Amino acid sequence: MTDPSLRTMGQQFGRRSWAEPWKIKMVEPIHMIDRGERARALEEAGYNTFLLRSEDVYIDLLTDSGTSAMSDRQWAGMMMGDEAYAGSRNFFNLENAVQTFYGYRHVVPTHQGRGAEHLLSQTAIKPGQYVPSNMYFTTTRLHQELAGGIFVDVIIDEAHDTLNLHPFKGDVDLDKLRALIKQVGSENIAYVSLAGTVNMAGGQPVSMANVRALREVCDSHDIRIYLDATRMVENAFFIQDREPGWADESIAAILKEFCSYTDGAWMSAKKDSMVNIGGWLAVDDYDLFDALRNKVVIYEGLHTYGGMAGRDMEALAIGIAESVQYEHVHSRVSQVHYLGDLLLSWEIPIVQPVGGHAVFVDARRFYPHIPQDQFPAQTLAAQLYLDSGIRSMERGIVSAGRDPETGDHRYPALESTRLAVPRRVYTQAHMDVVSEAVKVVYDSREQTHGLRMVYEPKQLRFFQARFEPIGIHS
Ligand code: P70
Repeated sequence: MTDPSLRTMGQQFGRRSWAEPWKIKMVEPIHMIDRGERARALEEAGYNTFLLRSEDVYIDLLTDSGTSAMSDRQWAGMMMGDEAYAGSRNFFNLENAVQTFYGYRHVVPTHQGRGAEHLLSQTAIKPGQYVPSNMYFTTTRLHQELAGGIFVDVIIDEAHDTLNLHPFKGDVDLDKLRALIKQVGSENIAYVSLAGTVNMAGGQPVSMANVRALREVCDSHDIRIYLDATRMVENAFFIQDREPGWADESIAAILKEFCSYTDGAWMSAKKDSMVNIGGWLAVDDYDLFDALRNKVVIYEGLHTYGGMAGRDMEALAIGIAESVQYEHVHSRVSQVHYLGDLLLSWEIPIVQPVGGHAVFVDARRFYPHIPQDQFPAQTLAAQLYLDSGIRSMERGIVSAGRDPETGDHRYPALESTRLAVPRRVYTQAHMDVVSEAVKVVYDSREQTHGLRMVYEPKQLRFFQARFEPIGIHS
């Protein structure tokens, strides 16, 4: 039967369709276990999606970190690994790629992002110094605090409002920063910790205008800016797409210009650069580089591998060049937006605008009857897995942890469940299945109860915490 009203995705939006700039050469079968098995798996995992076995997951949107598909060129690079302990040729290729695309002078490889955060925090923060930042990220803030730093959130207020459509919700509020400088003195500020496409805000970008203005403020107070470049390529795409004056510039040019306003960067290469493991730290200042290089040998490995195999560094060097191709980043971000637009059109509450790497479902508005200390976002992640085998991640009160001073939960304004989309892994059909599952869970939201935490690790508790449904054992 033909239905003349059937329309392609592009037609629905009044334009020509786009498609991914690749074809699939190798597939990995996935399957869904039945509902009874999912219920058992969830209980065994303490209602924490981090504790599920991957084999029990159907569509895995836990994270976009280390989960991307590498290209045939990256795999070819893996075969070119030079596994020498020192001076591997792959290190020089990586160093060259970071210098070329991010523009910093000196490069220190690390095993992943938090390895770089550890080195930078231990080197650049003196105990008692303040670290202003455009919202916190879990591992970043923890390393800053472990180094004796005091984290201060200086993101614009709009970032905390899930309905505010500000195009650059990752921007730093310069007045908040100036007020902090005035209050504590610039000598008591270790550096500004700036993140591209702010993860905990929903993948929200920082504008070029904002980083330029930030540079001016910092220059006038002699304060350094270090950038979390983890998803900076996606940030460059948003600048090209949304910020007046940038439409004709390449992603590569925007990325490099943005980085040029900062003094250095750290990277979890498992995201933008499409490798399964890897990271780096890069700075312009030679003395800082020297200190970092002296530290990397203690915690990560020699300064020409930093915890990565030679083959991993090669795949990363190639991945960096692939990541800035317009066709790639356009299709990647558009796939995330496709999922977000479906949910929005069914009036399911999500964080807006949709970010670069994930759709964040607003669990406060999804489950208005579940109080924040009964973990609405954790509950939603559990319910989604139960319904359809789809794995997501809590990004709310559990992730925020406890205030080191008072010991109370930190109650973040954003209580969300993240559907993170790996790069080059899933198709539009998978996004359709995910969107329908979220809708089924939404339609039965009133029958859902919250959770109680029954095991809580001291740090980064979200990874290993365990929960029980309220109403079962109470
Ligand atoms: C995620 C992952 C990692 C990450 C990040 C930003 C903006 C640094 C890092 C650390 C993995 C993750 C980490 C902690 C909690 C949940 C998930 N984000 N900066 O899924 O890098 O993982 O390589 O050490 O997003 O968002 P790494």
